[in-house]
Amino acid sequence: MGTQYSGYIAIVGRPNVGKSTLLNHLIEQKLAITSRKPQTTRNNMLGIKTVGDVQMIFVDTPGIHKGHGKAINRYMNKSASSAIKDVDVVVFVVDKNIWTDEDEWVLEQLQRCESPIIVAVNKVDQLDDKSVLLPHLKQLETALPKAELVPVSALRHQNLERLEQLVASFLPEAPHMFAEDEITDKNSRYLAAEIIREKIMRQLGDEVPYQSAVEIEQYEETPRLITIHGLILVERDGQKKMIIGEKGERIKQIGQQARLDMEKLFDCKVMLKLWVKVKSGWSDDERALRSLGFDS
Ligand code: GDP
Ligand code: K
Ligand code: MG
Repeated sequence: MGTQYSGYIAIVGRPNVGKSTLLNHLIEQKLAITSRKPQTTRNNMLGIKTVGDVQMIFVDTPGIHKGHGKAINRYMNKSASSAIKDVDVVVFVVDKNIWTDEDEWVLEQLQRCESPIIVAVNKVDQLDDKSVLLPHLKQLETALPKAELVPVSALRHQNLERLEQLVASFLPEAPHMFAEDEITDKNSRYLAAEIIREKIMRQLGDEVPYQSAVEIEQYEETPRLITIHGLILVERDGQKKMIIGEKGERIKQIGQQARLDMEKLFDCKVMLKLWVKVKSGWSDDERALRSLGFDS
């Protein structure tokens, strides 16, 4: 056996720059859920890719955002900041031409970081004229003189090979920690709950998604079929009505879309049943968060 290389790569950045989309396209599996809404990602998640002698262990993080008082926000910031320490490489994801206070805040955190930093300048597919990138790249270069800059489109899979090569070039010699075919540290129950939450994030307006959580009450696997019962927890009765929708239409759609994604990811037929329950105060209750899989 030849020399093995392996290490952890944190994917950081403000909400909505495309961190989870990037992880999925690097791993070539839809592991992490994504949406137009901030706070889609709530926990750190590993996406593992092994190519020959090189094992890359990517850590997708909740966006670092200026915390409000709630336990869930404090928790998400902690996950993101702790990911910057103790990794071999940091991939800092920024938008192609939008720079906000939140980016600035992440940048400040990174200036104390000792690991190599790669700045992935994402969503370049949205630019007709690529020259508008140049001033932004210049500013980034000034702010992080030692960093490597790579323009990419996570969604359209542009320049990801270059990004991956750079990442691999920074990894230390180390034995692989995961089997070659392992792609994540999360189990299927967790992934199933996340897929349901993604459909809620994508289908519902602004308030409901942030105040809902999903619990898998039953998960039964036979060679031909996986049976999953999911419980959607919301804060208030009105939110329950919105998720269920007129004549149950919305929850039916959530279920259908979630089932299709699960069948693709698990490569197996899935029978999915969903319920909605009001459990007020869950998002500001540390113990409830832990019981819902917020692993801190
Ligand atoms: P995160 O909060 O940083 O994890 O961001 P997500 O991965 O959830 O993505 C936020 C939104 O940006 C989603 O609607 C994605 O489809 C979109 N997005 C991510 N990467 C790209 C990209 O390269 N190009 C375009 N056009 N949209 C993208
Ligand atoms: K998002
Ligand atoms: Mg995310």
